[in-house]
Amino acid sequence: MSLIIKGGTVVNADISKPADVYMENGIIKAIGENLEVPSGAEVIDASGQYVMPGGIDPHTHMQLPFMGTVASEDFYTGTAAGLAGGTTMIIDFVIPDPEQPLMDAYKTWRGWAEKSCADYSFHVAVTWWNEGVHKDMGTLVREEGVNSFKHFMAYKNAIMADDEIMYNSFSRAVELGAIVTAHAENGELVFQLQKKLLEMGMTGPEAHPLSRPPAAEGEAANRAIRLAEVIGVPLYLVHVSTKDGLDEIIRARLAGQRVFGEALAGHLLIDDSVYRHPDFATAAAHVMSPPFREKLHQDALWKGLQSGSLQTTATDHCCFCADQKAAGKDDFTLIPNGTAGVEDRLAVLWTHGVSTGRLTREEFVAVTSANTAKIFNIYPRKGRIAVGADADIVVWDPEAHKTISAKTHKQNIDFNIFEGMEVKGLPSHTISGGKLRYKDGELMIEKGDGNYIKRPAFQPMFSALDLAAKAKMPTPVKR
Ligand code: URQ
Ligand code: ZN
Ligand code: ZN
Repeated sequence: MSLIIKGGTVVNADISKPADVYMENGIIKAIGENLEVPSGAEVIDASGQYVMPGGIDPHTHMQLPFMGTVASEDFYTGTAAGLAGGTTMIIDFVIPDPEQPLMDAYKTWRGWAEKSCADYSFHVAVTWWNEGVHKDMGTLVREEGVNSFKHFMAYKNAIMADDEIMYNSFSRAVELGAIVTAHAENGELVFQLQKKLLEMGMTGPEAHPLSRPPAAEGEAANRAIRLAEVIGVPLYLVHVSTKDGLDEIIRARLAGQRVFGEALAGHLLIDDSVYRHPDFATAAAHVMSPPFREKLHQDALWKGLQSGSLQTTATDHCCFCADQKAAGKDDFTLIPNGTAGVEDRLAVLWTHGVSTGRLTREEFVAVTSANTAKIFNIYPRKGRIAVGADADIVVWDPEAHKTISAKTHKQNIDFNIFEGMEVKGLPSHTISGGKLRYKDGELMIEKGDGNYIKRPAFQPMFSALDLAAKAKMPTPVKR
């Protein structure tokens, strides 16, 4: 199986240049101007277009069992929708119930993901702690290629990790050479505010953002950062939605701490007025956590991406249809949290990022693909157009345009948070594993064609003694 892309401009996170790209059996074999077309190779004409690494979405929840229901998008339909939008890999989440062995949950999610039609990997959430969790974390890193562990600081009485769980998990992660990630909202504060708002008779979706103020994110972001600082583990904050959270990241990074931040396409462009929409279904469709925010936070997040204080973009693609969201008709805390985006992320970021001058083409590649690959240790296999890299490629037509709508999207959900948005800049071709999987609106996919991608551990960065020194604990005095 060989394919050549002719006449395009290759865009990587560091440099762009006119070049043809030749691939064979899923690997990029040659990059250069006026390459010979080997006999039998499929040819894609990319003149006037950009040839970029396929998008990597580091934050999705396909078919997640959550809040009494199951997300409507599964690994097959979700990875297909991603391919239609130029995303060729997702990193999803294994989320064990408290008391559920991590390895059990991991095997369940691996089974669900078999039907994916593009590559996938998993962060594993630590939602409880005992010696078995400690052991399973070791197995996951050493045998299963998991190098990232998630901590939900929200969702009290469900999957919330308290400081004790985070201390134990963070400490285990640094031993293993893994990175920790966190959903940073103060879960106790949210729980109490939800209760108070309901007592005040505020049961509609308009109460959702009131129960999750920016300070709830700012406090939790700082707490996660400070724990990671003392323990010496690299930290990645998912869906940073506020200036409050971003400012904590900037402070830590300026102090030399290894902290990374992720922005969702939705949080960059949608504000909290959606929760005051008169139609319940529309307001409820936007209920996700952290919530969409006032405009000042969107401006801060764009500046965070432009300045390199935030490194990646994602979608937190977690779909619930209107009939599922209706569970919270009389109590906003029962509305399943989650929205879609895996199909639209690249087009939305190109239109509002590159075409507005906020991001260069190279920075677009960095924040949609390369930085995620680097942070989660699969670069340059993923995230770069390079000889020897996986042939996961999006051919990008900067002149193509469309209006985003649930009526036409491939996502398995009856709502689109970007409904009606005009976007200019779209994939004309998406290549996954060296095979053409999307062309001009048509998917040519195979269920189960996606591969599980192992992500190697990092070099452990601190010895225990360094940690003691770092924590300024005096070495034992000889008496
Ligand atoms: O919190 C998350 O990331 C999961 C449960 C998806 N839902 C959401 O509202 N973000
Ligand atoms: Zn989250
Ligand atoms: Zn999530």
